[in-house]
Amino acid sequence: MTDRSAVQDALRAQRIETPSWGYGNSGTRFKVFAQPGVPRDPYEKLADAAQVHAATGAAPKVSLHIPWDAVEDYAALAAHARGLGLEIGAINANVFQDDDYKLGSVTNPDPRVRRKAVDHLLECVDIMDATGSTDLKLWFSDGTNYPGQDDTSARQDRLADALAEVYQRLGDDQRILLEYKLFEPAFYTMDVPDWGTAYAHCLRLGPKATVVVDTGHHAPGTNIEFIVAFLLREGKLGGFDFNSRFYADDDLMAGAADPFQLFRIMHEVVKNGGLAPETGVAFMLDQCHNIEAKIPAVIRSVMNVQEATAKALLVDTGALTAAQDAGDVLAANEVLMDAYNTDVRPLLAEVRAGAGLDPNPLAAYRATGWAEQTAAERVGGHQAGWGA
Ligand code: AOS
Ligand code: ZN
Ligand code: ZN
Repeated sequence: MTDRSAVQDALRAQRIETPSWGYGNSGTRFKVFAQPGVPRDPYEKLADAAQVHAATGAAPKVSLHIPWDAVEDYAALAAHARGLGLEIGAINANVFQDDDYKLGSVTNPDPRVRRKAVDHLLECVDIMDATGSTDLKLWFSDGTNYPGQDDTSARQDRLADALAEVYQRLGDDQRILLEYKLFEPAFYTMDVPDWGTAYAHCLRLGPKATVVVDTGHHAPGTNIEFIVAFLLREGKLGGFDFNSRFYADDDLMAGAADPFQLFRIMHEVVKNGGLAPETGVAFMLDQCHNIEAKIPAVIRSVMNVQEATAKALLVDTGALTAAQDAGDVLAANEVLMDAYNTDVRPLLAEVRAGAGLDPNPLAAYRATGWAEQTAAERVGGHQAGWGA
């Protein structure tokens, strides 16, 4: 049996970090559909994020992307965030949107380009110092398109050198979150294609380097929850970039395409202690809302993560272990499915009401009139940073 008040406490404590770029206009390589009222600067992105936090009570952190969110005074931006009841979350480096990076950033064969890329990463740590952020999130578009294009091992050496220099620069409370991705934009080799590569680099770097699992970055059929269980066991799971995929790196709303997969992931998180704040697992969203209204889409995604978490917390671990120990395959599977098939919406409504929130976050947001207000006030909204 599960302890209902412990489940409620765990749900109340869970924090989900939202991405600044999720509030901006975005699209595909074919078209960016501009929406009315989207933010024109990082301050307005924070204002939108504050709406998500007000409606859910669960999203006080916002990831920034540099230079998409470049400002003159980062300390002032962080103070502004605090004034809205928010904190600055991960600082996402960007070493993929510059002509110099055509053949790679930190793995580029040209030492001048590598220097430029590492300098940007170091600048991101300066921004962490100024904002109080603890997480440097590194995703590298680096790779090759053709066999023979470059020396795969030499590129790993260059990557290791760059990571080591940045690692040395980290403060005591700061860490690297290293993200992997199977393909795109490079199509033959990516320099950090999978969790094993990221894990090996993090292991060599030390305790302040951990792996980020972006749920959209695997080959079809990959058992992501196995990766999660393994990394947690090794103390190397830094966090998630949650989103949904049907085909490639679709960046759709978390829990929309495959809520069962999200449940299976959260089951491993819960079972392996990943909900405890001291484990340091960051539950981030990495999404773009191309055709749907952005703030409600982020709220929906937060709710989807909460629902998957609630179901994972409802797994009867005693019954599960007993069935597993007895080798009772069907009974063990039934325990998991019972939890998954529970309607947890009343439980979450209760948790929200207990925290003084509207039990229905989407209705709460709509009632604010924020969408209408910003559509009238904000003219000339900002692109999230990329069109693909
Ligand atoms: C890229 O595919 C990765 O998912 C990154 O985490 C992120 O989406 C990118 O930095 C843009 O936000
Ligand atoms: Zn990501
Ligand atoms: Zn991605």
